[in-house]
Amino acid sequence: MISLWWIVPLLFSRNVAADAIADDDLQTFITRPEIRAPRFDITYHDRRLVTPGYWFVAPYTVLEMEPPTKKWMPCQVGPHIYDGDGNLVWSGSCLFENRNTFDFKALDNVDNNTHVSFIVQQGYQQNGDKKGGAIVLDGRLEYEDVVPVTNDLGAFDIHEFNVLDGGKTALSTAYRPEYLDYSELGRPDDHGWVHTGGFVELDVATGDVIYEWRSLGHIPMEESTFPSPEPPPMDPPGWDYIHVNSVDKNADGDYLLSCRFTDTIYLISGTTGDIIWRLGGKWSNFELIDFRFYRQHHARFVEHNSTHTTISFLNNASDEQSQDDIRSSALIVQLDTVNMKATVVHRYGRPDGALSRLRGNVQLLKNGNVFVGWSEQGYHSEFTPDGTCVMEARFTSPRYSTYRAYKYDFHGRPAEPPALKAFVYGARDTDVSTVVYVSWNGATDVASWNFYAQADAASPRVLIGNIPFGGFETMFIADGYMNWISAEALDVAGNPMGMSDVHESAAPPDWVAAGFHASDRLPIPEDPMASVSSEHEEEVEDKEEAQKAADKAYDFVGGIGGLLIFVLVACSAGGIVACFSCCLKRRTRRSYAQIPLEETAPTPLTADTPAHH
Ligand SMILES: *[C@@H]1O[C@H](CO)[C@@H](O)[C@H](O)[C@H]1NC(C)=O
Ligand SMILES: *[C@@H]1O[C@H](CO)[C@@H](O)[C@H](O)[C@H]1NC(C)=O
Ligand SMILES: CC(=O)N[C@H]1CO[C@H](CO)[C@@H](O)[C@@H]1O
Repeated sequence: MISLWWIVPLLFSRNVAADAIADDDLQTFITRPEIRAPRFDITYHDRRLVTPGYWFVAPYTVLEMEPPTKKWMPCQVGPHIYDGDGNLVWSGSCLFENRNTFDFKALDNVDNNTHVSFIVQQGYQQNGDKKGGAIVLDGRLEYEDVVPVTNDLGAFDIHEFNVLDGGKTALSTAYRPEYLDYSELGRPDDHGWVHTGGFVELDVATGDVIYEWRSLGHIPMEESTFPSPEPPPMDPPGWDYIHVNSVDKNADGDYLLSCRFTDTIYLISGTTGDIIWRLGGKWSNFELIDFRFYRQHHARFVEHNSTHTTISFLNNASDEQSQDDIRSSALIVQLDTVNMKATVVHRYGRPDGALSRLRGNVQLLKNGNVFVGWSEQGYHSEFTPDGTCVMEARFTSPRYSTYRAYKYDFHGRPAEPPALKAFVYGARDTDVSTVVYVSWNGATDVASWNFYAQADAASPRVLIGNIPFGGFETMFIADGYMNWISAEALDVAGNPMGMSDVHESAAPPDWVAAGFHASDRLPIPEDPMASVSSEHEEEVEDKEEAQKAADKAYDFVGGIGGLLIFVLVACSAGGIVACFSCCLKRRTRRSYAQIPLEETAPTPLTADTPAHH
């Protein structure tokens, strides 16, 4: 079988060259050419104080459904995880047809297992799934829950998918167009459409609506601070009079609702549906002692007791058309619910001094630091509790934004195997080498990679090298024409985590035409075991050391028995092989060693061990 993917890098680099202006703000990879992840520019102000963790962002370009002719390349928008240095860890965009996703985060309130969740925006017209929905994935990055729209609403609203503690139910904002008379505005003769807002509590497993709250009858039109159109809209959805953009729930069962176009945060009784209090806006029940806010987002309970409630939110202080202040900020506000006074506990100003005119979020990290998503161009920053900005980052590309940005601890062990590509290069028969690339989309905790070659598809694999994890994609260069390549991810203790499939190395179809020296012997795949034999002499010493360790491990196993323990020990023997291979870097040619494949005694690490079948 002749493989053709050796041409991929060529095609790929041509694309990059032709479209350089559009593409140099994207990370690209040989093993995953379909992934084109936005790059970050990062500024550390005090790196020691930055919380370890991963960034959860969902870049998108435009909110409207894009016609198929739109210029972007596939797999640039959608859920992405980056490490704290802006290196891609997972791109999920290709899984969802490059559709926009929102509110992408990890769920640390369900159990001790990894879960991530996000909203997939409603689909293209030709797509069967027009309403969109929410998704929960597990640590293997496989579907755990698909939360569809099960009521009469036309789409899953994109603002909020707030999975509540325990993971059984989630909150989502919900909009309903209603045809109403405008008498609340003193215009009894006017009738038209109003986009009313509210929220639903959903069963995560089924999408069933457990509770719905609607603004109609609770938030009158005159409370709006967003100009009402005259004459009223004659078509749905109509006047967006409150614009709900977040909802949270406390242990008492009451809900915290943020409405951007009343400039108000509401506490809503979970029992009666009545508004218990309003913070901000025209009819605030609280006296705002030392702050104002305007066009806020992402209101969250921080803590509460019978006399005080602390909340966090993003004060945008502006919208698309107007502003109230020169700078947006994240606010932690304490509400004295006895004396009805509200005071700022912490204020974190946008580090670049600018305004987030829409979107954004505030996340209190467990160590007390605060992570703020300013939304446009993926701008986010982290602060220590005293307000010191320790890090700020944004997409290099102005083409992308993210509705929210979060930081979480995350452990990914993808179900799919690592992706691998190998290419053979060389101009003389003395300098042929095999270049291998490996990646594992979504994997964390990989410390190093073992690389293997085989004489043919059915031969045992032979270790040809081990190198440290090199980011989303790790490159490895082996001397000679190695074929039937595979790679194995190892954790920091040397335990195997995952194994790629075996891939044939791509070689030029015509070596001489590709520049290979015409009088030299044309390269053909080598038997990696044979390469081992030829180097046997100089390696014996190192191998004796490793062999001693392996024998020791085998004795230990013999004493205990038990398959599981054997596997563990075999793994650590693998680690020894890895170290062994690392130690040999001084050689021009790497050493080779066969890895035990079956439940047998560790294979002696000598080169002349016959391959077993
Ligand atoms: C999570 O882990 C912690 C510490 O290991 C443990 O105390 C707790 O019970 C675990 N929680 C669940 C829900 O399993
Ligand atoms: C409630 O919380 C406030 C603020 O943290 C605190 O000052 C107060 O003592 C608490 N009251 C009770 C009854 O715990
Ligand atoms: C932006 C913020 O958090 N607070 C500001 C709100 O607006 C008032 C008035 O402009 C300022 O005094 C606050 O600092």
